[in-house]
Amino acid sequence: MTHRNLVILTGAGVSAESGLGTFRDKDGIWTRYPLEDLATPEGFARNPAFVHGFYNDRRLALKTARPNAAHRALARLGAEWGRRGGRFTLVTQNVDNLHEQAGSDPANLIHMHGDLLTVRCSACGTVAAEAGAISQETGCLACGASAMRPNVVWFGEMPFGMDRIEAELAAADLFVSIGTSGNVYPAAGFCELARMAGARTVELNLEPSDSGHRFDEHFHGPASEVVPRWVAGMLAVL
Ligand code: BJW
Ligand code: ZN
Repeated sequence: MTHRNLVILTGAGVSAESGLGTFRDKDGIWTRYPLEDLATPEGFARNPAFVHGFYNDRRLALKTARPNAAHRALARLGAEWGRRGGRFTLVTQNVDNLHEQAGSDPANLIHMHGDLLTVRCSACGTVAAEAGAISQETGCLACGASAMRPNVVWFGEMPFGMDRIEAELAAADLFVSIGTSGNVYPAAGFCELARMAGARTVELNLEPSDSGHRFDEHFHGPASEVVPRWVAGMLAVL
């Protein structure tokens, strides 16, 4: 194997062709709704019903969303990489479950911005599975408080799994970013962390992204085409 320790970061672009919207593209979620209202603890405190409605709609949309060729190719790469004795870590900023649906091993998958299919009690911290709609009235099964919130990471909050992600980046010899604009930290800084560890850095994105200049190598086009092609190239030399 040319590379042993692979860290992949995915963003909304990898799920765009599965019908889940991106955030900052022309028709992106933040061009239709102000992110200060929907993706901050302050926005949730101001208008919890609005925020619950937004996440309930996205939870509903996820029920019919299916992985595309990019998710499937990454699951194949992860399985093959592990079989050859390499370390494979898939870090996703996405709150959908399309990597899981495609067969990626949950043990190697980190949802750094949380996920839509669990909810969290703001009073006691209990995390519970939830497939339907929640509201300010939804009670916590552990403590009884009506204080449930989406189990996602909003601006100003600490992303999940940072210790593990930073350890994997420090050991990485290949870092690949897929379908993310590179506008949101700390994920936007992962390329630099991996580079400092000596990793080769690769970007796969629909078009040159805002952070494209940070990478050694680029492949542009829809994820459903570019990712399977790149994965096939990797598997050919494994
Ligand atoms: C395709 C495609 C196709 C389209 N094929 N590609 C000032 C300076 C620096 C930092 C800060 C600052 N002020 C505040 C901060 C920190 C802040 C931040 O980064 N703000 C920026 C706006 C500047 N960050 C935070 O607050 C984070 N926490 C934090 O920093 O804690 C402190 C800390 C300290 C030390 C260490 C660690 C932490 C929390 C950020 C939380 C982000 N939350 C959201 C919502 C999650 C829940 C939800 O989904 O609703 O996460 S916002 C949103 O953005 C979501 C995404 O995961 C995230 C990234 O978006 P992504 O995936 O990149 O989507 P897009 O739309 O931007 O890009 C899509 C890309 O796909 C584009 O490039 C397209 O071209 C491409 N594409 N179709 C391939 N078919
Ligand atoms: Zn509780």
